Amino acid sequence: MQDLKDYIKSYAIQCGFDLVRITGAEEFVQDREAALTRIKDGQMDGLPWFTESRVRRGSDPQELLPGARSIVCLGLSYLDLKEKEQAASGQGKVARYARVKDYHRAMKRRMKTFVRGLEEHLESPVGAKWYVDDGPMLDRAAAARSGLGWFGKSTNILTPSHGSWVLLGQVITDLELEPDPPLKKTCGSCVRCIDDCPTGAIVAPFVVDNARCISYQTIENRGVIPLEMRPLIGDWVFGCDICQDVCPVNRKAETPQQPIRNVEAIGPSGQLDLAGLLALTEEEFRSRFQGTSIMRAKRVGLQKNACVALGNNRDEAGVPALISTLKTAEPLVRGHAAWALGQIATLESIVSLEQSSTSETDPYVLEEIETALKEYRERPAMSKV
Ligand code: B12
Ligand code: SF4
Ligand code: SF4
Repeated sequence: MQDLKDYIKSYAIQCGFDLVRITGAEEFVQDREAALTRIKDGQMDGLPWFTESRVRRGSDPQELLPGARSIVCLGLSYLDLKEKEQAASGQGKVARYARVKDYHRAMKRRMKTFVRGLEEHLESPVGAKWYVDDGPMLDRAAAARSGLGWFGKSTNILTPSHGSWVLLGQVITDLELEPDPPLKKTCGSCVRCIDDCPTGAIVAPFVVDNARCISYQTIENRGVIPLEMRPLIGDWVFGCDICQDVCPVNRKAETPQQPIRNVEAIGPSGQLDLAGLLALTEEEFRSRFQGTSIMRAKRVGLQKNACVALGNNRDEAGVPALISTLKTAEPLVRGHAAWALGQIATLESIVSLEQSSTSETDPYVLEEIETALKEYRERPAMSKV
């Protein structure tokens, strides 16, 4: 059994993973209770697919693979130390994990190679199911129980070698393998992530309120970004890394041994030109971002986010793109463009809002225009154009 475990660990590294640990196939009882409580308390609101039945299924490995005996927990780092974090004007930031090609595909490909290679090594079929993010498994719960890392107060899994910059996956198998113990490490008295989260989304240690998280608002929210959230989003256009950037455990994180390829459409500094995003047609969006995690937000989502980031940057150079967006885009994007024009508040942007208030017919967009103009009129005279 030990020989097989040693083989599995070295072979998983050979297949391109940075971390590998084993846990048993028992139910995740405590994690299930935590997730169900989170749903009941409304902290998973906005994710209609994150249901009670999904949690029940995903917390019982036997449901996913009848006869399951072990779970091989895998971690793949996406840290790129060459990246510069300097925010340039007119640019929006993309979370680090999305600066590499879609990790679901990359990890599943490596997992498939891993399972097939294992079968060749054992000269017999292996019962196995693999999951990365989009399955019902509670990825972090498996990683924590296997000792791959520990639960940080930000809810991210922190690993001793690669920090939290790791994506998590599991191969559930019918092989009997000796489980590794969970780590004894904790965050201690640190609360940096809780203090520095700009939206207060980490409402208590180990509890993130989904709807307050910038990651949710910029990736998953298919509707209107709440007015009170917009100024807090800053210049993030896809995801958010703040609770990881401030985490002291991440200061000495190692980089991946076989990195996933970078997305060419995103520059080395992890930023996207905001006015350029507003001009994208559906076809251009697809050809630019196909095979990347950015697709998850869809074009309309990314353009809403670009409007919010331009409004927060208060960058006058973005006004022509926003005016054109206010005239021609889908209502959801037009509404967010109206907000951004109100924030930048140059003479040109206020005139365009006033003109649109007489020509616009969509009730939602009209409401956004009226709100932007009202807020502008109520501003102290000193801060007006
Ligand atoms: C839904 C989801 C989101 C939602 C909700 C986030 C959340 N905290 O639940 C949103 C869209 C906001 C999100 C954001 C992000 N996500 Co996400 N997300 C998921 C998904 C699909 C499910 C997570 C889940 O089950 N949530 C339910 C809650 C209950 O789980 P939890 O927050 O982990 O809570 C656990 C702990 O709190 C623990 N617990 C409870 N009480 C206590 C008490 C103590 C003392 C301890 C120790 C533990 C503990 O038990 C809970 C259950 O295990 C997973 C993939 C998957 N299938 O698992 C990816 C996943 C968690 N996300 C991931 C990533 C990378 C991110 C982002 C970093 C992306 C970004 N840069 O924008 C951010 C991080 C935000 C944050 N601080 O969490 C990675 C995390 C990798 C890692 N190292 O941890 C995952 C695992 C995807 C993957 N396969 O790699 N995500
Ligand atoms: S990802 Fe950003 S918004 Fe979400 S909890 Fe972390 S710091 Fe807060
Ligand atoms: S910032 Fe501090 S509290 Fe938050 S996850 Fe990192 S070590 Fe834990």
